[in-house]
Amino acid sequence: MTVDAQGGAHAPFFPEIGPICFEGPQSDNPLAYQYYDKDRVVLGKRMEDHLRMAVCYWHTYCWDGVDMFGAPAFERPWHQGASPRDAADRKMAAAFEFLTKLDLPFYCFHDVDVVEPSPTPAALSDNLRRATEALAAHQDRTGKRLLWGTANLTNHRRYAAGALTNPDPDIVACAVHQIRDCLNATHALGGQNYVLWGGREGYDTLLNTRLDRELEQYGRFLSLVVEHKHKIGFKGKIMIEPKPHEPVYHMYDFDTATIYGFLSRFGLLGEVHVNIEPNHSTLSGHSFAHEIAMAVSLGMMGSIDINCGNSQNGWDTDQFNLDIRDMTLALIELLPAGGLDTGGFNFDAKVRRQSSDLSDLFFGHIGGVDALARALLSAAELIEKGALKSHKEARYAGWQDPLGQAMMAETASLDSIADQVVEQGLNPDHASGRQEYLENLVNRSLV
Ligand code: XLS
Ligand code: NI
Ligand code: NI
Repeated sequence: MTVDAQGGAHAPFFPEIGPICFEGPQSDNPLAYQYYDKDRVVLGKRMEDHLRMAVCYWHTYCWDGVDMFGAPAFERPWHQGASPRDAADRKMAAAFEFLTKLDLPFYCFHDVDVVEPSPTPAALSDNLRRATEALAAHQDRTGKRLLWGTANLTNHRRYAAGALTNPDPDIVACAVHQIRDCLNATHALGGQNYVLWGGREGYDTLLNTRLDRELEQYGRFLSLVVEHKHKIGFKGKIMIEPKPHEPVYHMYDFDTATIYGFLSRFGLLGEVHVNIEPNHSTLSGHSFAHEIAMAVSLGMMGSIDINCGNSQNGWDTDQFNLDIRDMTLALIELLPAGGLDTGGFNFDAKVRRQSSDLSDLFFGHIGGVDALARALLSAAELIEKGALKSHKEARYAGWQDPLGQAMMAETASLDSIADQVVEQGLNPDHASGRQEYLENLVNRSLV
């Protein structure tokens, strides 16, 4: 494929739209940003550098609107082509045109998203090699960058019983082959990270599952992924994406805390990080902020797939997250800990099936971008005011006092601590946690 200045012979796909620019909160242009002003400096950093936003290939360009109950509902012009390969090339041209018009810096993909249908593992390898060259040409042309790549290990029916945790070694070898190729492609493209989402690494019933064996496999082959990363000199993070269930009944990567236990068992702490998704957080019974706080406190923070579910049904509906408060609560955990490093905010979100126009893809992303920008501004205000921080400091201040220090010292024993109660005549009272006051501080800062 030749990639000319316009993005190939096929472009433009969105002739009537864009570029999407910052126009400010007073603007009533639905195809403009009201809050995302990429060069605005917030907490000492440009908004673009804080948020490092990415558009995902699978929901935005690949999905044709098919669901469990209905046929494709979208007629994307890039789904048609002179051949399956031509359609893949057209999809790629559309992807870079869309990203450029939205003025966002990053994209993410699965191996199968960027190639024509590939009947064998060998064909997928060849097609991915070719697609990698085409992606590199588009990156050079547009300046857009790869946030992360990933191998799709859930779609092919051979992975029905898992990929790395499959009972059949032949199938595990195919999964390893796909991961090796996709990690190499991600590296060749200067990708910032590599993600593994274990959608089918788990079980549907214990009646046919050897948990012990499958977890051993998972640890073993994940260790080899890490070994390969170092072998090829890939500097980005390897990340696992926590999710408790769907498509399988139980997923081994249930949540961040579970992954921590798994990584420490296989000596992979510090080597593997997490890619957190709000909709997966709520599926596991946690808030988005909880998962971020847990990852930060365990030194596992990687990246974010930004989206949300629907609070009534609990599925992974992958909607654009418009909940400014929810994202602010997550950002006040993330930003003081140093922010995203190599990670970013990837819009792992899709328009609803009834939103069938190309303009709906723009409205979805513009809403998501602006909501995130408002959350960033809200979080920055809270952090700059410092009231939350000083409240926490005051709450734990006792640990700086002599008794607190002595209790944490290595010389302390259960006896030495217990004896202090009578010796010092301790009979302490409870201090207010001030939850409602703190919640009001958050609400008052929302932009
Ligand atoms: C699905 C996951 C998926 C990963 C990429 O629930 O979120 O989209 O992010 O394989
Ligand atoms: Ni995701
Ligand atoms: Ni998801």
